[in-house]
Parts: sequence; structure tokens; C-alpha cells
Amino acid sequence: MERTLIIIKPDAVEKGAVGKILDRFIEEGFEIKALKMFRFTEDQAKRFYIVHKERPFYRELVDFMTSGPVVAAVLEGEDAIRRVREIIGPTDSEEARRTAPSSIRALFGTDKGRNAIHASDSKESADYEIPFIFSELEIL
Ligand code: IDP
Ligand code: MG
Repeated sequence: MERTLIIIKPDAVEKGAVGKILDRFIEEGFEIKALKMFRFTEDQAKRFYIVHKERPFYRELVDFMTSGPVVAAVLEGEDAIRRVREIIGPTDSEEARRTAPSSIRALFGTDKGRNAIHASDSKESADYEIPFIFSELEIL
């Protein structure tokens, strides 16, 4: 069993897609081990995405992620990190609509930036991201 972090981004929360997205993961056989809604401060968003600090889109990413509330969850399942990345689809929602039409980013995202959902991309990322968002007492 493996655990991964997802964050339903401000665009998808605003669209009212939280329930549908969580349902999809439940249908795919994952168990929700932690769940909460919050809004990132600028400092928190910068630190969460620190690996991207030299990327040209860093500023845009931080602005987007602080633009409204998000919903984060810890999901558990076999091979969870890889399988959840597959279910969310490629980074660019337009590409996702061409190559992975049933993916979450194809269904709920707009483009490369506003792409509905984050998911940990490796064991290393999950080990940084889960305790960044959830304290020990908030995780089952
Ligand atoms: P990922 O979320 O699929 O792992 P990353 O390359 O790690 O994609 O980028 C992190 C996030 O930064 C993306 O989910 C997206 O919101 C944003 N992003 C990535 N590339 C661009 C871009 O070219 N323009 C604007 N935002 C971007
Ligand atoms: Mg990434």
C-alpha cells in the first residue's frame, strides 16, 4: 500500500467539481485517509512548490494556487502515486483532452496552468507534500 497527496485546485473548487473528483478516486478503489479545505498563503504556496522556483511559470503558479480555496486529500492504494498521476492525466488540460479524454485534467481543467488538480509525482514528493499539508493527527 502506498499514499499520495492530491490537491483539488482553485479552478476546480470554484466549478463545484470537488465531489465528482473525490468520487472518481473512490470508484477507482482508493481510500481517503485525510481531507481538508483551506486557502494557501503566498508563503505557503511558494514553499509547497519550491522545486519550481526557477521555472518561468513559478509566479503564475503561486498566484493561481493562492487565488481561492483548495481541497487536499491523502489517498491510499496499491501503486497509488503512479496510478493517481495516470488518472489525473498530463499537465496541460488541452493535451489531456486529446490524449487522455477521461482524465481529471481533461474533464475539469482549462490549460497548462489552470489544470484542476495536483498529485505527488514520486515517493520523494509525497514524503515532502503529505506532512506539509497534514499533521500527524489529521491522517488516519
Ligand atoms: P504537474 O502538476 O503535472 O506535475 P509540473 O510541471 O510539476 O506539472 O508543474 C506544476 C504546476 O505548474 C502545473 O500543474 C501547472 O499548474 C503549473 N504549470 C506548469 N507548466 C506551466 C506553464 O507552462 N504555464 C503555466 N503554468 C504551468
Ligand atoms: Mg509536478
